[in-house]
Order: sequence, then C-alpha cells, then structure tokens
Amino acid sequence: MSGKSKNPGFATLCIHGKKHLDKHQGELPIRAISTPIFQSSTFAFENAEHGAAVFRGEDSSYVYTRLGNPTQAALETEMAYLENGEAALVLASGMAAITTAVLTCCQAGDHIVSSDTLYGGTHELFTKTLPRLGITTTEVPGDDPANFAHAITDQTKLIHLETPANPTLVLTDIAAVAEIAHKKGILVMVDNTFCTPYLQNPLDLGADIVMHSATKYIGGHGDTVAGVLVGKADWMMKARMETLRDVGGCISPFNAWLLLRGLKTLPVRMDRHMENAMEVAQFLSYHPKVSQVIYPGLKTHQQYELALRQQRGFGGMISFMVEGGREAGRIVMDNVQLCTLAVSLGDVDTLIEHPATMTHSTYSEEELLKVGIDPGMVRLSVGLENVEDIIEDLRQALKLV
Ligand code: LCS
Repeated sequence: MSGKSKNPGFATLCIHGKKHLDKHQGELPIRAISTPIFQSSTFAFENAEHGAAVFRGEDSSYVYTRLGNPTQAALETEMAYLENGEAALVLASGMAAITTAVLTCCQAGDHIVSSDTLYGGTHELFTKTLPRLGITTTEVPGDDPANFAHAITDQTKLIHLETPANPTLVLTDIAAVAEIAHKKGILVMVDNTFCTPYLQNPLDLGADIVMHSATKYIGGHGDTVAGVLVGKADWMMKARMETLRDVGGCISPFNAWLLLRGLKTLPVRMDRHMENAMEVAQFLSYHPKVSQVIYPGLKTHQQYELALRQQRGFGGMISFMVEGGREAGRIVMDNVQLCTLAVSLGDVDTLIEHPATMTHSTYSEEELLKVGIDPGMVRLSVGLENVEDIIEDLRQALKLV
C-alpha cells in the first residue's frame, strides 16, 4: 500500500498545495518559499465603515487572530485539501478541536455515541466534563457497527469514532457507521490522528467531520501542540464564528507555521514510520518474552481485512504485552536507552509509555479491562531512527525481564 494518488500527488500537494491558494504568498515584496508567520493579534481596517462591514459579516477581511489569521488560513486550506473537505479550522490542541466540534453539534440534553477506546483525555471529556453541561455519552465497543446502532437515542446528535483507537488499535468501519448515523440525521466525527490524511480519508468514507491531534504526525517533531477539524464549509463557519469565538481555543500563528512545515514531509515520514513499525512488530511477535503484539499490519490483528480496506497503510503505532504482565512491562520501559519513556506519539523519536498509568489513567481499572487495555500493555510510537537500533534497544531491555 502507498499514499493516495491524486493529480498532483499527495506529496506534491503537501509541499506546493497552498501556493496556488494562499493569496498572501504572492502579495509580499519577497516571494517567500515558506509561508510567513503573521505574528499579529489584530488587523487594521481601512476606515470605520470597513470595520463595521466586517463585523456585520459583509466583508471577510481578517479582524483578530482568535477568529482567523493568514498563517492559520494557509494551514486550513492545506488540511481541507488533504482531507478532501470543504473547509478546516485549526485549533490550539486536539482537545480544543474535539471540544469545539462537540459544542458546535450539541447542547444540554443531547447525547453522543462514541467508541469505547479513546485517548484518555477524550474519555474524560465525554464521561466527566460534558455531563456537567448536560451532554451525555454512551461508549460502545468500536469493532462492530451494530453497537452504535443499538446505542442511538432520540437525543443522539453525534457519533465519535477513534480509528485506529489509542492504544488498543481497534478499528471501526467508518462507512458502515456513517450509513447507520445518516439514516437518523446524526453527524459522524472521526479522530484521524493515528492515520493522518496520508493513510485514511474519513470524509470519503462518509464521515461529516475529521479531527486530528496535530500535535502528533502532522507536526511530527514533538515541538508543538495543535488540533484540526475538517468538514463542510457552513458547519465550519458555525464552529469558527460561534464556538471558537466564544470558547477561544485558537492556535498561535507560530504553531500553525510549525504544522505547515511538518506537512511538507508528512508522506515521507509516514512511509518510514510504517516500514520501521512493521519490522519492530515482527521482531516483537517472534520474541519469546512478548506474549501479544497488536499492530494492524500483522495478519494476527483481528481487523486486518478492515485495515486493508479502509486504510492505505498500517501506521506507526504498536501495543504489546510482555510475559510477566505489568512488572515485566515496567522493566522494559525503565531500561530502554534509545527509546524515550514519554507520552505523545507520532514524533521522529521513538516513544514508549504505559497506557494504564499514563495516557489512559482516566479510565478506572474495570473500564480499562472492559475496553481491552491490559494493565501490562506497553505502547510504542515507532520513530524514524535506524530500525536496527530501535530493535536492538528493545532486545537489550527485554533481556532484563
Ligand atoms: N486524539 C487522540 C487519538 C490522541 O492521541 C490525543 C492525545 C488527542 C486526541 C488529544 O490531542 P492533544 O490535545 O493532546 O493535541 N494523545 C496523547 C497521547 O497518547 N499521549 O499524550 C497525548
């Protein structure tokens, strides 16, 4: 499998796409190859009537960076293009993106159906924070679309999927869930953080909104926190001019620029993440001290066929269990030397962490077991180092178990 074919191709679009679209590029005295950082909080009006017209919505000039900024706009154009959507909104974090989307779709009394394995912060938002605002969520196992159908109520406004899920790498059939949702007029949002638009385009499969923690593969270098939403232009306008305006999770121009830079190498990085991950997954599956390896590219993955059908590659994330459970996993995490013991993922560096006590510590012990997050599970975000070095590091750490 390889990146999507488009005319021009995906890699070309990542590097040149915005050039055709960012009108500011050509207006500068020096035609910069890199989109300039418009480090400005506010934008001057031509006269009082111009300012009033902008506030009446009759003129779309930039006003204030919380509502829009040319550097943000270049990134939004690019992300909408790469996700085959009409419009995008970039935000301060992945959590800001999810919150903005939910508050755009739902109000007190409304209901969400979500897959049950989610990034721990999303699970906390759905089960603790949103209920305080009168918005409730039913979380169901994501591997069977029928589970979503059964959980829908008359109040359901949104279905949220994380596929592949963090950290169990369970997949959800996006097209099947979208069909169920649309019969009842319910919107479907997909967290596409693990795949990126290079490997999966949820809108093409029927989803209404795509969201990303752009902190991960889109940025790619572990140096920024950001989020993205992509979807229909009218919905995005409401998300920007109502929710973002009032809730305020805007991205800084500098962070938007870091993501524009990250995007230029997204396909090259994803190809290497996947190549390395496949080799590491194979190494781990043959290792006598490893009891289970979860990677969608292995034929042993329960949804290998769905991964082949729905994705254009298997990604760079692996979860595994060491013989001896939690204590054995701890020994591995404490003894790696090249891999870094840290949360986050999708960086050039290989990162290792323990979901049960770190990223997913918002789940109770019963919930962890119910959604398949084994207390001994170790999560690996395979980076771009030489794969032999990553494998050697894991080999020496596993020897100590
Ligand atoms: N969605 C997914 C799938 C994520 O993995 C994360 C963060 C978020 C949303 C939230 O995005 P953020 O606000 O952090 O940009 N995942 C993290 C993780 O696995 N380790 O640290 C953060």
